[in-house]
Parts: sequence; C-alpha cells; structure tokens
Amino acid sequence: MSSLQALIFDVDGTLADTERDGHRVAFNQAFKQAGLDWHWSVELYGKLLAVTGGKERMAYYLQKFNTDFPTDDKTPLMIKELHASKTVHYTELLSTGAIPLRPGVKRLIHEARENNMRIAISTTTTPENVTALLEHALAEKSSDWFEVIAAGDIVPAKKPAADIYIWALEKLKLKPTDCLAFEDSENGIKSSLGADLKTIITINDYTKNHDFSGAALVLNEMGEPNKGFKTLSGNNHGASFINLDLLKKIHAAV
Ligand code: XBP
Ligand code: MG
Repeated sequence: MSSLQALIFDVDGTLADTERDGHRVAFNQAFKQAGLDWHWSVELYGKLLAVTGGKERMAYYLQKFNTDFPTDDKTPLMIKELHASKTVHYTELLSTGAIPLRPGVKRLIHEARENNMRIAISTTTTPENVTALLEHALAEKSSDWFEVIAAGDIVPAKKPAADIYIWALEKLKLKPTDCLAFEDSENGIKSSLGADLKTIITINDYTKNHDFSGAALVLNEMGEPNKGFKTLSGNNHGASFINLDLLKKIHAAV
C-alpha cells in the first residue's frame, strides 16, 4: 500500500461543535426574522439532525414535526429564502469567534501542513459557512490551506450518500486507500465508508449514541499532548492524541 497522502475532514461536529450553538441558533434567528413562530429546541434539533443539509432539514421539519403548517408549491422557495437568511446569521455568529475548533484540530492541521500532508474538506454545509469557520476559528485565509473544499449543493445527494467524498477524491486525484476521513456522525461515516475511506470518529453530545460500525477508531475527541483522548473503540496504537504518527499507523494497519 502507498503512504498516507491526504486527510479529509468533515466540518460540522468534527472540526467544531457547530450544531447546537451555531446552526440551530441561526435557524431560529431566521425563523423569527421571517415572522414564523417555529423554534427548534436543543432536543428537537437532535431529531432533525437525522437529515443533513439545512434546506433538507427544514423540509423534514415540516413533513414530520410541524404538519399543521400549510405547504404548497411556493414552500421550496420559502425554504430557500429562510436558508439564505440562516446562512447570514450563522456566518455573523462565527465572525464573533463564538465557536472554537475542537481540541486537537488546530494542532493536527498545522502538523499536516508542516509535513506536506494534503488536506481537504467534505461537508454537507454551505461553502460560506466553511470559509467563515476556518477564517475565524483557524486562521486568516486558512481556507486556502485546503486543496479541495467539497461542500453544500456541489453534489445533489448529501450525506449519508457517498457522493461528496467521491467528488473530493476525484478532485484530489487520489484513491480512497491513499486517504483517511474524519467524521462525527452516523450519516457522516455512512458517507465516508460508502466511498471506501478508512474513518476516524470523534463523537459529540448529539452523536455519542450513533452506530459507528466500521470505524477505524472512535474517540471522544482528537486530544492534546496534555489532555489525551478517550478511546471508545478501535486500535489507538498506544497513542493518547491524534498526530501524523498515529494516523500513519492507522492507515498502514490491515
Ligand atoms: C452538517 C449538516 C449541515 C448543517 C447545516 O452535516 O447537516 O446541514 O447542519 O448546514 P455534516 P447548512 O457534518 O455531516 O456535513 O444549513 O449550510 O446546510
Ligand atoms: Mg458532521
């Protein structure tokens, strides 16, 4: 097998805990601004996360949780407008630095860059959201550090479909066996495994009970040298935080 060539990161829940205090809050702001009485609680949002993509999530909400709301052929346009407003609220929130990267993420990305390891993004979220998170939580212009940013509506079928990872691999001109993927959710790992990528999971509060069968390693977080990760399943090769040395061992393991 060839050496490890690239790391492909999911964004929401993996690079940062963006859902509960980021996306959810922005959706509620957009609903309020539009004069709607919709409100997504922390608990309801956990259920809505079954569907990836903000527009798709609003459609699912109307179908399953707010069935009294009248819908017609103008509903998709209303959802599109609400989503555009939500993106404005979300990127504004990120610009205040409200959402930091998860432990170990910044260190690992810097280590990857210092060692010429290629890095890419594969996410369901809107491209502006990715840029805003990277610029405000990682470093100015850091979206340029990622060779490929596969995001949003670039493929019609969102996660759990494998399409977004396959698209990223095509752009990178790499085989799945050349790369590792980083995910936090069941929809995410279905997508990455569907593209035949070995996958490392860092769980969060919304995803801790998800099924991560097939993951190479499941951790509570990436960990730091002074505060190691907890291993939930898989072979950590005796390491206590994610670094390139551990990733190369995971990549080489059969
Ligand atoms: C992320 C998502 C996204 C965000 C919202 O999933 O599901 O829908 O919650 O983003 P993943 P948009 O981490 O698996 O990529 O509103 O921009 O769609
Ligand atoms: Mg995710």
